Amino acid sequence: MNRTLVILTLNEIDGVSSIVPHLPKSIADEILVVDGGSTDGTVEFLSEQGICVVQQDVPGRGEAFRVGIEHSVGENIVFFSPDGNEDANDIPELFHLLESGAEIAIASRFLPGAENEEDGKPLPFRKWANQSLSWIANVLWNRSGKKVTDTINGFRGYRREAFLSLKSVSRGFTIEYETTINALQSGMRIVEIPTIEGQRIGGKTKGPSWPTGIAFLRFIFSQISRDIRSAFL
Ligand SMILES: Nc1nc2c(ncn2[C@@H]2O[C@H](COP(=O)(O)OP(=O)(O)OP(=O)(O)O)[C@@H](O)[C@H]2O)c(=O)[nH]1
Ligand SMILES: [Mg+2]
Repeated sequence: MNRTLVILTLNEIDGVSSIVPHLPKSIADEILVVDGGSTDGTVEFLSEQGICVVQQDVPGRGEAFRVGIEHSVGENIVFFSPDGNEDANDIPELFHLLESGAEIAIASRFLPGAENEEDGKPLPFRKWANQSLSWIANVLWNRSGKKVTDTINGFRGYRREAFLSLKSVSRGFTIEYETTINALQSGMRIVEIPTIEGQRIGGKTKGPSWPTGIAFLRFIFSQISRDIRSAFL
């Protein structure tokens, strides 16, 4: 088994019902949904579609990544969030990059040719925050000379052994940032493609700006203190 698509859901009935039925069965050898405890009919809808749904015991998006890896068998795993932000047409290219030697393949909202959901807004605060996080990661942890433009986007794939070797611990939305930074530090091959980010189709965000932003800042400080400790001990 080569290609696994892991779909992440938490109360996403609007997005799921308009996106998932249009995913071609051939998009992956294995399709699995990891659900974080939806109560809006998401799980029932997916089960009716004949899609395997695994429920998380421990909450959080980071936890969902690990559950997806644990319950799947493919060598190459692409994570997809069906809320309207991610363009499913990019999924085959992410798999292709992993099969061609990338250890992590990221759909970037900031490469030339890409679009971020806030492009065109007069004050794109989330875009600026995202770009600042990537700037920090590149300055502090990237020694490869090739910048990663979107270190936090969840629309991405990993080779199985690469994900496992990163030994992620993030429970929530820092999972992508954590694994990108650890991958940069261990010299993994990260490849990006431009993507067009769409608008959320319905429902509510699970990553509200302030708590999520604070979680990222705490993560950066814990990462820096970990590095300082390991440099001196
Ligand atoms: N399985 C699982 N999925 C989650 C969890 N939290 C969020 N998700 C899913 O992860 C995806 C990303 O969450 P969003 O709320 O869209 O976060 P975001 O893209 O930063 O925010 P928006 O701009 O509102 O789209 C969505 O498909 C969610 O349903 C969780 O704890 N478990
Ligand atoms: Mg989203």
